[in-house]
Amino acid sequence: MRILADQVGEQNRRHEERHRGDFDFLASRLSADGHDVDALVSKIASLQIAVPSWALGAGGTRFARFPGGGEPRSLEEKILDVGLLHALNRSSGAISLHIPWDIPKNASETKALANELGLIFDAVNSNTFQDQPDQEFSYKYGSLAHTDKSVRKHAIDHNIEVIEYGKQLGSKALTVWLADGSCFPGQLNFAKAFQRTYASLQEIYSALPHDWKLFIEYKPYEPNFYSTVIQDWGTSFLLANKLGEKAFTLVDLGHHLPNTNIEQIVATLMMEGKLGGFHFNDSKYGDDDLTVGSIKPYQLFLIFSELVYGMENPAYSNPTPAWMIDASHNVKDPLEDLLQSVEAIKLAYAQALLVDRDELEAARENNDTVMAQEILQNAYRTDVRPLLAEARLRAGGAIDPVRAFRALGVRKQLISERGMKTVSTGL
Ligand code: AFD
Ligand code: MN
Ligand code: MN
Repeated sequence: MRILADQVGEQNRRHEERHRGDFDFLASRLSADGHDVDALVSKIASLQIAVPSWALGAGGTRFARFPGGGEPRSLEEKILDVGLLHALNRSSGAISLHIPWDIPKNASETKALANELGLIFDAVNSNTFQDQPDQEFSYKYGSLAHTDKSVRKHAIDHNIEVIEYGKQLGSKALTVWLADGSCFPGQLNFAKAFQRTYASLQEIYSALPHDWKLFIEYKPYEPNFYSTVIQDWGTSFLLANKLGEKAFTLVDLGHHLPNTNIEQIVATLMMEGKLGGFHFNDSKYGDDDLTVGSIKPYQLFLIFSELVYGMENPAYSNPTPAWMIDASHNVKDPLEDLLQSVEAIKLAYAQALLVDRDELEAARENNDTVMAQEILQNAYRTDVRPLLAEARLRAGGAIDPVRAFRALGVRKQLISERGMKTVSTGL
């Protein structure tokens, strides 16, 4: 299934008049406050957020999985699904693949399909947290950190193979997330596990093409419940620094213990030029992988405020991070959920763009705590939804993507094409 420009245009006609009124009102308020509204709209339009191939079907929990029907059955169908999102929001212009789930059979055809839909291939992800059927060496006790050299070699070779697939598709980064760790005190020598991981990553790093990046993702616990080898941003940063200039830390919002000040982590990493990748989701308790902005939208805004400061600071050399949604969909339609996540990310971004940096710095220098809070909260409390809708409209997308998705009967058509009981590969 594809969504055509005419269909989007027809949907937009229903909302256009109301949108025009809302946008004109906001635009005049923002202009009066000194903002360049056209510049804001184009910045918002150009933010592209990759969709991971494993988020297109029902994720499920350890207890059950309730598929909603019409899930993609192949890599091509996953690409087509991201194409549907991109046709509606013009902001999902990239897909992130996970190997071995998404091995392309014919890379040039896969690339051509993505190209036709306006999509590029974001970072490729390796998988050393599961054993594949007939795998000779088991990852039960780890992969890059394993005590046995043969297991480590197997995991290193897999990562190098993932780079090869990525090269065929035009990806420019490898993301490594390790499940390695221990479940019980005493099980693992922490220092040796770190050193083995570092040595394994050095081999992977040396196989990276010159214009590629390596993203090192951290996570405090799960599936191991006592220790994780790359448990926090400090460990990831240490590895990235030791490895070299192509290695970066990847922040996944769900990979922090409750109440961690993630915005401060972001600020430190960007100051050091080491924030390479970003996985968006929201959580209440742990790595819940919920819809972005569904639980803690103010925290998301504060994080974006640091991201914008880091991206726009001329003294910084941090590359633009690779943005990706890393969520799991258990009760909602995955595509609708992804549309909601993209909206939440862009709202926080747009609000962060409204922060008057000079005024904020002046308030900070004067220790004017009240004014510093006012400046941030005024931006956060601005209803910027018309800016997002305008950005989509100008880019050929839908004023209201979720309503357009429903009005066009997308899920119904996907079910009729693919069936009710399809199972998408992935987590
Ligand atoms: C797991 C991890 C992590 C990672 C993903 C893909 O928690 O978020 O990005 O797998 O490897 O969900
Ligand atoms: Mn992640
Ligand atoms: Mn996760």
